[in-house]
Amino acid sequence: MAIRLEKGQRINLEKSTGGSLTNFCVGVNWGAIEKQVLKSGFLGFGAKAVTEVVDVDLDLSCVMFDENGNLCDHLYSPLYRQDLLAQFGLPLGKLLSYNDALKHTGDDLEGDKGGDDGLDNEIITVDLTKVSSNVTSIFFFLNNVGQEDFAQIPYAKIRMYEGTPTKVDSVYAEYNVVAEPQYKGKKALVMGQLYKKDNTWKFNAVGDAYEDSFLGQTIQRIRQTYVK
Ligand SMILES: [Ca+2]
Ligand SMILES: [Ca+2]
Repeated sequence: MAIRLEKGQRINLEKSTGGSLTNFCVGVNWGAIEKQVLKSGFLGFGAKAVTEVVDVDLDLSCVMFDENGNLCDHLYSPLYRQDLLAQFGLPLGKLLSYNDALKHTGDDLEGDKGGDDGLDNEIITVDLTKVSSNVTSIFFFLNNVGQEDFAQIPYAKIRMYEGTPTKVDSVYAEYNVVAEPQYKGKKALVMGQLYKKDNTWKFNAVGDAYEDSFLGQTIQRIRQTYVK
């Protein structure tokens, strides 16, 4: 049974079947916005309802820090502009971490069309055994690149699960972003933090949403607010 994450909840990465979670996926599943609009015909006659689809580009990213709060590694879309990233002192985006410990499946620019396909649109696979030993915290966060806020998106769910990007074996924890009324007007979400304490990894479900319109702002916020 998956843990339904509550904001601020801290959890051990222990499985109900015994052992601890070291290899898992963090994925986000979301839908494009579909709305019915009236389109008038020739000379304004024969108006009929048509479905208009608005692409939703959410970005799942992560940043890794050492115990002194230095940014050690990152995974975010290579499509972010270099000049904008440079304003925040950030390097170009990439989809693979050092030691291949974390991998991103790539930037989905649209969201599901024609309903929920049940699959995550962007996934980061994690192998905690390969993470560089100096990394003590890994933050996962979500940015909405488009104009819409979270409340306008039909669904956006984040989950941690065992399996692969194409096969979900066992859902460990899940988080429903758009069902939360406090996410109205917000475009960025600091989802959670994996942190190492006494050589054991734990997870803290942060769940704080912000109005950031650019990933650089969210990373700066993470450094200033959450990294200790
Ligand atoms: Ca995306
Ligand atoms: Ca999907």
